[in-house]
Amino acid sequence: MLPEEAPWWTRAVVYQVYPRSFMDSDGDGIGDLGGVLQRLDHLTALGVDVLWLSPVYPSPQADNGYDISDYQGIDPLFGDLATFDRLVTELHARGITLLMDLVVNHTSDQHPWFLESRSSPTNPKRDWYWWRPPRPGMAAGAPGAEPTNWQSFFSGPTWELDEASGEYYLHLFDRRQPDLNWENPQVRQAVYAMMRWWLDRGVDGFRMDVINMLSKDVAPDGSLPDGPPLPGSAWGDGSASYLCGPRIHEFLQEMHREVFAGRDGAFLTVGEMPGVTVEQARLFTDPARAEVDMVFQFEHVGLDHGTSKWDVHPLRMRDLKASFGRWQAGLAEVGWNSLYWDNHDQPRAVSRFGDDSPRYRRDSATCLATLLHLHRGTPYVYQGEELGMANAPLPTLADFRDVESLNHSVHAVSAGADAAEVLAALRVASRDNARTPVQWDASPNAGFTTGTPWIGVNPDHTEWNAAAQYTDPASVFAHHVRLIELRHTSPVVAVGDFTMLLPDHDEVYAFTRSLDGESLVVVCNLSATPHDLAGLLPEAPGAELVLGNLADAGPELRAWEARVLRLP
Ligand code: ISL
Repeated sequence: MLPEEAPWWTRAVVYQVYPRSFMDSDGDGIGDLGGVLQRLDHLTALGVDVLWLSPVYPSPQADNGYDISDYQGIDPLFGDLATFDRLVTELHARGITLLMDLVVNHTSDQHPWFLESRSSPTNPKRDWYWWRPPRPGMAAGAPGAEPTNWQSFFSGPTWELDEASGEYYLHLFDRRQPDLNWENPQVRQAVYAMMRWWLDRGVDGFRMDVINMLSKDVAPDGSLPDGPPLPGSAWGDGSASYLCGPRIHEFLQEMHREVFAGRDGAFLTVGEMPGVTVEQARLFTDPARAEVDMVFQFEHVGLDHGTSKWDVHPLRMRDLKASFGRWQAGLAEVGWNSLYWDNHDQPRAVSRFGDDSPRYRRDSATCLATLLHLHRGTPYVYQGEELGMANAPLPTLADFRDVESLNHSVHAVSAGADAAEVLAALRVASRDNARTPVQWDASPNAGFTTGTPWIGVNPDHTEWNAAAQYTDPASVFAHHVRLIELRHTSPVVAVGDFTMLLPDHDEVYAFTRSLDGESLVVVCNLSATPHDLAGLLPEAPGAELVLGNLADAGPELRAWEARVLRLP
């Protein structure tokens, strides 16, 4: 890709706001749009180009807004449309574009579409969702009578019985998140109309939640097949029937035609796609196919999972290099990927892949950031990551809020698991680790709220907070500012070729980026053991240090040291 032909988002960095935990402006303990407006200077100082706002639509909040009951409004928890419009204006005035979260694989069970659909088997909206009778020969509600054996992402079956009609509805996530039936053209047109409405309001694009799950592999007779049994579970893996299903490319091309084609503007579409392969990602993001601009995939954040996400193993460096390397190579000619360690669904990267002990927390956070931002792809900063925020203590089950965590706990304990072991796993892997309030300053509640925060503030905010970092040139925040600036000013960082070095090294992660005769070498020590550089990489006399995370670079790569070098 020639730098002059590269789309703007190859040079961009995205910042994710999870509004409930970002900043509370009205003292109810829950972050809101007024809070985002109060903290816009933070985004400007960081230098990010795009703000991805997690859902703010009206919602019963069963999954913190990923269960939407009205696609064209703002939940009073977060504000109103007037405040939203002000946010769009203020962001644009600062040169920041706004991505809305598009959650259209499912709605809330309180969405009027679902209430109608549920009201009777003959309702015109019945077919907007996936309704099925019990398994042939079985009575509704009998154990195992669910139409398929699929396990939900949030524990238990993917089918919920509606007593009134004796039929089940499909929910890949929580039972309060019924799946929309994208086979029905009316559903698709309703979604496209809603997307156009937001674009007309001034938003610049969408991050599309689990968008590769829209198309289900349904037989002509309407049946859906069982999946292979999952180890240690009463349920099976249905993913072959809903990940990148048979009509997914057709649906996304139709969406592009109906929503974006012919519209003036610099839009961005990000497809969140659990389980997508590199080959599929190339199809989704080939500009000639007009589907989405980039994928947001999960391979690297699954590498430390054992039999499930709750069974966490140490990350093996070779696996990380193999995964990142394959994605870099697979999308080198065509396609585009997102780069991230953290989001609202993942434990904090500095605790998970770095070392959050006092000695190495700052160094490992800046090392991980350097590694990520120097890859080819669009980097994402999840709120607080730029401050080195770490996993929260979350000492007891009562400290957790997340539906996935709580469902898992109930299911695991009732299946005989030891409650203390379940809690230990939650403390390591729960999504709530990413959801504690942003730490703005050292005051009580970290400057997040004047009320009682909806989830505990990490007590380490007295030391780890934005106010303390703004004026410290060595801070995690200051390092992010430099990384973002480097992408903005260096075409080689944005679109240069990628070559992995030392693929089998267990602690040092190194690669080159090259473009038009310019070459950068990036070398990161992802361990506390120093490594002699001389033995590792070919001599590069005259190499210039473009950016590093530790002062006084010498012949030895110190614990968690990262360097970006320009070759002469
Ligand atoms: O969080 C996960 C594992 O812990 C993922 O399986 C996650 O559920 C998946 O990546 C989809 O995430 C998205 O859709 C969910 C919502 O709960 C997540 O917050 C959202 O990012 C359902 O809408």
